[in-house]
Amino acid sequence: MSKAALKQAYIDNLFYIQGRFREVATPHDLYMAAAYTVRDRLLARWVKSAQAFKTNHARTVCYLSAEFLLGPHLANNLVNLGITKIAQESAADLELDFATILEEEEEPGLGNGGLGRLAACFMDSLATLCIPAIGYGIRYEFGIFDQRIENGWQVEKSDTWLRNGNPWEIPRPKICFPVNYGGYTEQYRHANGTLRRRWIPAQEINGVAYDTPILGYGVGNVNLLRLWKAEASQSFDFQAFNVGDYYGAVHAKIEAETISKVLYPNDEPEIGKELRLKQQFFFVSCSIQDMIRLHLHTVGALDSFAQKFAAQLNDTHPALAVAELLRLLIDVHDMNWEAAWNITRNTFSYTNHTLLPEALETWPVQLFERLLPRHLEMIYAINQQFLDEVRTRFLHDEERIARMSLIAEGEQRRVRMANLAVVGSQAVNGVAALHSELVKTTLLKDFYELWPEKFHNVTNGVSPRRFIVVSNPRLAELITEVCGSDDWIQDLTLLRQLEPYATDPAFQQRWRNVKTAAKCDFAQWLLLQTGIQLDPQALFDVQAKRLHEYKRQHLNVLHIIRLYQRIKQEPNIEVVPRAFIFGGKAAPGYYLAKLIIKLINAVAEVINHDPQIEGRIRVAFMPDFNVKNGQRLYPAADLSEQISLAGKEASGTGNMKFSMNGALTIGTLDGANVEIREEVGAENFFLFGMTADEVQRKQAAGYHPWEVYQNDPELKADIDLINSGVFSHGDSALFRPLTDHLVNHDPFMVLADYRAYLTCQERVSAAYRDASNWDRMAILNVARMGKFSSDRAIAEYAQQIWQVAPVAV
Ligand code: HT8
Repeated sequence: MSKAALKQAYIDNLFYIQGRFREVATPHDLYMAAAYTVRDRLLARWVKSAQAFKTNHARTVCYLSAEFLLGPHLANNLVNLGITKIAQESAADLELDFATILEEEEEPGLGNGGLGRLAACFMDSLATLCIPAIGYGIRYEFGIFDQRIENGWQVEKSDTWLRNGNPWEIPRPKICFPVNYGGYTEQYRHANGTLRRRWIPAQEINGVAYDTPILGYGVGNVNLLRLWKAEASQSFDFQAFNVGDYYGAVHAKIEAETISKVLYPNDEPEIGKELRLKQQFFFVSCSIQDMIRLHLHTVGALDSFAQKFAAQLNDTHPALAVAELLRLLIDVHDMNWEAAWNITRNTFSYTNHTLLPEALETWPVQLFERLLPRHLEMIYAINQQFLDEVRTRFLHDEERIARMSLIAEGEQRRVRMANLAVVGSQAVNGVAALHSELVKTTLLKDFYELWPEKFHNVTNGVSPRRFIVVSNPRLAELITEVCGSDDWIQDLTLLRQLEPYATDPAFQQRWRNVKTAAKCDFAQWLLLQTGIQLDPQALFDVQAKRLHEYKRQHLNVLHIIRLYQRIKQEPNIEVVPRAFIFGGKAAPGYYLAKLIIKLINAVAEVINHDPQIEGRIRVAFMPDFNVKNGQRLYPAADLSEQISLAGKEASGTGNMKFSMNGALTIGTLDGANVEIREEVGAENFFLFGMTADEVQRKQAAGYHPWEVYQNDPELKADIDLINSGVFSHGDSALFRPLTDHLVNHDPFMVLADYRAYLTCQERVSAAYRDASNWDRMAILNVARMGKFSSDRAIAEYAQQIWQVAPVAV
């Protein structure tokens, strides 16, 4: 870990791995050598961790997730190893540009948004808290698409993150499991004389493990992220080959590999897509087989499986694990139903991440039966036993029974994955206090009435390593200096020590310098990306998250158009200069979301080039918002837009990242905003809009957006301006699908919250005029964000849900 050792190792890696001398090395070679130098330092810790966990018989958390949105590894691992400074100095000695080397890393975009990023923050915190854990998921060859903006429209480019190799993973060709699909089930006589059922599948593919070490911060613990790649199974290859169908054998290979080829780019389910169900079963089956193998290998008898493992279902994407564990215990390991079902229910816990009805997974029974006939039988059996239990509790309540059934009846019968997850789990949780309440009172009300003790809340958190130390080193340094140590990185509640400085003019000045420097950095990057120039003195007003109607990016746009019209009507009006910055991807098939991106860019085009505006307001859409680009953005924000319709955003985690970096929030009482406001103080948070209750009541009473439009002349003028074609070169039809939808349907009540939002934005502007007071509020925001560390969230899971204890290596 010394500088001399690091430099020597670096030169060696450059030579022995990349085959390059310093003089001819490309930036990519220089990055690879750095990555291997760091990875080498993880491996010893990794091996020791595995040994320690094994000898301790440690209870292990298995985090099952279809997505892990990790972000670049290099800078994070340097921070967690505590060698960032030494690495910087080593680079300087070798006359290398440290920043350029870090820039070279392409992030593994194996997730869509908040849900995948949460899994990554949780892996960081599990390791940091010394909790033995394995993250299980899919090694997609193509992660989330890269976003380009062409003529204002989103264009998707395939993500080729593996193109230059991935130095952080270790392939484990020997850790490989067969996964089956299709075929039929039959009855047979078991060797012990009993009649049993078995699955005769039609297809077999293999899942091969690729392991990535996840190092904790300031500890020796390294956990494992094990992602599965699909490959053709040898035996099937040979079968085809033996009958002379070489071509067919190769075709089967391609078909098998399709399963882990690409991440579905929707932040909600792809309805009824066979490949998606195959993906889910693929990674679940490999993971459960791996857990069984580990257990047989370290402990022995499977009776104690649930004592060894706590498996977390990250939403319903891995909910098939319930049926798969049950099947393996019964069909393969000869366990009786009672015992197997007990183990299963004690192994799993389920996290719900959304209440949106369109985001709840259900699979057509027909498709299920064709792909997983034995699992469907298992689900029917679980259902029968479960519904009997419901019947004894709630006599003659057939409606309740129909609602709770794992099967939705109707024209097309469907398997309800959320119901399967709840029935198969010992604990269920939502991801913010409000969300968890709504889970109990709406989505899973019937289940809550049956099993109240199963229901929990664990409010989300984010990693302060990734989102402060790595993203915002200037802020980290300032905090460390004022706190007198860097202990806050492991105990974020220590940020409270900043509070006394909130009103200190000298500290405020340093605070402002840090913020301005970040804004300059961002502005410089954005200029290169988009050609749009931002004034670092302007208020940076940022909304960065997936494009979705419920998140209401279009509400933000209406405010921008209002300001624009105000200035046009009264050119000498005093306005607080603002830079409106948007970022986020739209699902490729989500037409309205893509139209909103086009609208943002169209409005930007007009406003940024209008001489009368004189740069007082600027609008920019930053392309390709991902973890790496997010790290540039969070430190630069003054204002964080968290303006979803109350009751729709389960938690949000961007809200936490912005606030931790000293942005103030304008937001609704939705998701974790509620708790952020409680923590930072109502007076340091810009609140507007209806509450979730008010939303429910208004919708029940009948909501008529057309009337709101007719009765608010400014709102009408804003929407009419879009329809006039001024933002679309005279084309008055372009944005009609969006404006008509708003005026006639407005499912997310944009118009209902419009006036409250504008009024609140005026309070924001007034507050920004008083720089010292703004800084005070921003400092208090950071000081009071301790709760939103993912370390706190993981500590709560460990205690409430998993009953696991740390094993320090
Ligand atoms: C919530 C967000 C929350 C975050 O989880 C979210 N849930 C999903 N994506 C999120 O960011 C989500 C839910 C269901 C899905 C899906 C994604 C179904 C299929 C595919 C993707 O919106 O508020 O912060 C972490 O808890």
